[in-house]
Amino acid sequence: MSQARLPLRLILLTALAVGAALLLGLVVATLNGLFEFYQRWQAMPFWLRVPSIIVAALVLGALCWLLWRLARPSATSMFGASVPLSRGDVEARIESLRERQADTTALEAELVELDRRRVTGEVYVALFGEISTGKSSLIRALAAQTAPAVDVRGGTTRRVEHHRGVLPDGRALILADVPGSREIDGIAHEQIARDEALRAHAVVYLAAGDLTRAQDTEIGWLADFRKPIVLALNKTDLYGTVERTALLARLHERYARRVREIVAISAGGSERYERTLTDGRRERVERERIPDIAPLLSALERIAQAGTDALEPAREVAVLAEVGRRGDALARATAAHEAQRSIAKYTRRAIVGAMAAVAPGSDLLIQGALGTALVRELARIHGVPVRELDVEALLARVGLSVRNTTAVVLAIAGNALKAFPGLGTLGGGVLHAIAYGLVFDSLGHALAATLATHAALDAADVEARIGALLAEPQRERIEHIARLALDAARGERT
Ligand SMILES: Nc1nc2c(ncn2[C@@H]2O[C@H](COP(=O)(O)OP(=O)(O)OP(=O)(O)O)[C@@H](O)[C@H]2O)c(=O)[nH]1
Ligand SMILES: [Mg+2]
Repeated sequence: MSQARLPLRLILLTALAVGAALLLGLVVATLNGLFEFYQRWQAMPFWLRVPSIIVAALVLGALCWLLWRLARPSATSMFGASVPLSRGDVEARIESLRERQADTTALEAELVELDRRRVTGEVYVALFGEISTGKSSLIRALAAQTAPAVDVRGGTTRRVEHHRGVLPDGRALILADVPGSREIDGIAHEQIARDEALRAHAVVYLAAGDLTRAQDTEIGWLADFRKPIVLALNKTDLYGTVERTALLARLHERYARRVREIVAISAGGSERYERTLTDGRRERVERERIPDIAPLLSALERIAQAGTDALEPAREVAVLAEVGRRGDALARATAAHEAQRSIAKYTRRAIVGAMAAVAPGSDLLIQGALGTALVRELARIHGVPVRELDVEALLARVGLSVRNTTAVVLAIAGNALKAFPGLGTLGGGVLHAIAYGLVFDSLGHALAATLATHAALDAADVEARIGALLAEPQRERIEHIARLALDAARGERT
């Protein structure tokens, strides 16, 4: 055995030696070349040397720039503010959505509100936090003349309410009381609160203890927008000095870098208790706690001192990011709606074409042209550029796999016929038409799903999806297609 291995080892060793020699040669040749180039460059007159340095520096700079462009993370307007969207970008997106008949009223209203608040020149502060952390109580303490509802039950505040508060230095603030997050089934309320936090110049994040993982994520999301955040530890009257100091130290350790300030307060709220009267009767009483919010007032004064001009840019970035995110979602929904319409249109045409085909094979030709048109239209709807070649390759691949499942498709179509007794008398042509319809409908849905997920004409993905759709077509889908075939057949006979 060792005898047989010997030549193999020899071959490997020789190959390694040759490889190493080639590499060494390459290194020596490169060094040599560089050295020669350096000598020639030194021999050049001074007036030629300077431009050559400039050209080399420019080429190196361009190379670095290209590398950076290729390596940097792609721009995204998804949840977060990593890549700021400009006002122009957002308006262009809204315009293109409007052209596609999408309802952009809410997006436009958000921009109007963005401008309106800028013009008023007032500082907006949103109180944000989980339910029952004391947001409404804090508003009562900050804006004494207003009295939002406060309750021990979570989920008391259901909408955004604005109150005018005055700081000790006389500066006015517009305070937004918002619904609490983490309410059971409260996704809609949570969105209302998040939107308002983005519209504000600054956010007071209220917590009533150490922060949970969910609260930590929420702070991280807010901090990404780079607007001032004050983390206020509320209900500190419930803690002893040692506990309170330890809690604050922990918050400082975890959040000092992400928020502007961390303060300990007691917003007040009210407490209910029973007292015994002189005649022995017991009585339930509700008493307002005395608020202690001095550290928060000072923090807010420091923020407001900067003035709206300094606070406005981060607010604008946050609102534009959110409008962009909602615009993206609306664009996806609009594309899905348009795709459905287009699929229905081409499925109907495929059925009518199949029924009208006279010469053997001519139906295939018709469907080929229709298939190309369907692929092109769906790609346009999803904003994916496609080449003629790719469309043909996709149709050829799909055609092949559909041909292999023809028996299955015809069986499904046959079953559909049973559900429509009238169709049976119309002959085999209808069966083929339904089969074509089913294939077209599946192709359309598979392709639309691929384009929506991958933003590319991924033929393998389309094929897999068609396979899944044809293997288990839904009853309503088959009935819908059979109905189309029936209408087409009736249309032909009349
Ligand atoms: N001990 C104590 N209780 C407080 C304090 N602030 C508020 N509370 C109580 O906490 C409960 C909830 O207060 P709210 O002000 O309604 O809380 P919220 O965050 O507005 O609640 P939602 O609107 O439901 O999200 C009430 O029972 C308040 O009395 C405080 O500083 N100390
Ligand atoms: Mg409330």
